[in-house]
Amino acid sequence: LKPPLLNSARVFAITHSSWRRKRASFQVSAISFQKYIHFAVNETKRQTQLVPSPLQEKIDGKSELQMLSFQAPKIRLLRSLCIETEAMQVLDFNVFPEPEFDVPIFCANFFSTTSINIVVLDLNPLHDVISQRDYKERYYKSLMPLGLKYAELLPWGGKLTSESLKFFSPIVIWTRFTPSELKNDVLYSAFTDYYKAWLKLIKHAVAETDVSQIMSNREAQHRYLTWRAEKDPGHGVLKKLIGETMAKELLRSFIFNGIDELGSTTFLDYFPEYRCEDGAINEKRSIVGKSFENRPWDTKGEFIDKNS
Ligand code: BLA
Repeated sequence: LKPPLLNSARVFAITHSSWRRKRASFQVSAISFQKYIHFAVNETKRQTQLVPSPLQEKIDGKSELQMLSFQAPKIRLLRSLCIETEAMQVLDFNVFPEPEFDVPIFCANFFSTTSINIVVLDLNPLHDVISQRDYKERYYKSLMPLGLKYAELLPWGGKLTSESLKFFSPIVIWTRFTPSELKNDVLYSAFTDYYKAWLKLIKHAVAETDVSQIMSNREAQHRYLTWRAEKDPGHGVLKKLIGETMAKELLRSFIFNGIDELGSTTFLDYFPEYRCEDGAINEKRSIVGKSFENRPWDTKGEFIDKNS
């Protein structure tokens, strides 16, 4: 096994010294997401043969961005993007199973400044958990106690892009808080618990052999990637940091890698409601608008839309 740093050596070499200098002048309270990544990578290595993915070689290092990517049996891609500047800290960490597995996608997206921490932590379902009860029961029933524990400690963050909800599970942690040592500790604890839960799912997952089922998993993952590569709320920040061209390249080839390999269906085919009269994609993030002021899942993981 190669240590993860070898994998990111090039990017890291460019970034490390300037990053260290900057960190020294940070406020003590600034959260660092490095330990989150270290935990996830080490915990995965305890379970499986994690090998570096060549992906990030394609991208030039930019001072504040740190990227890591691996693959393993059952795992198509484990990748993280960590951004640490004086003004903000970002963790974008996802793990995508191979299409033979319908195991949820691990998703941790944290955006943090001195005044606000915006958090999405979830085992994003591959298939619809509202209409496909068997899928929900299989993966989330036993995880509800974990979800409830953290839903209390990290309460619902209020209205969000309505379309996003289909990509979330009944145990999603969607929250916003003013950073404090206590809250940051709770977040780290939630992250490690959710990651351990995900590792268990993938460990016990048995490869699907039915071709149509594998195709359906592949398409669901492609649809997810297509949605996020087009409408993820982090795009604006990325564009400001590295420019539109680099940001687009980073999104397609690294962050949402697989979008060009797993399928050829377009964004507008999946989400036709975003089609403008001239055939372009509507630039609005949401067509429906924001909704779900409160957590729309009850304690049993039943979808309850109190908003309508
Ligand atoms: C805000 N990030 C948000 C919001 C959500 C997410 C739900 C609230 C705004 C909204 O309702 O859209 C996250 N949305 C997700 C995730 C999925 C989804 C994970 O649909 C998955 C399916 N966030 C990042 C990264 C950056 C970032 C990498 O993950 C920056 C580089 C920034 N997220 C960010 C910022 C906001 C935000 C700045 C607040 C701005 C806003 O509300 O539009």
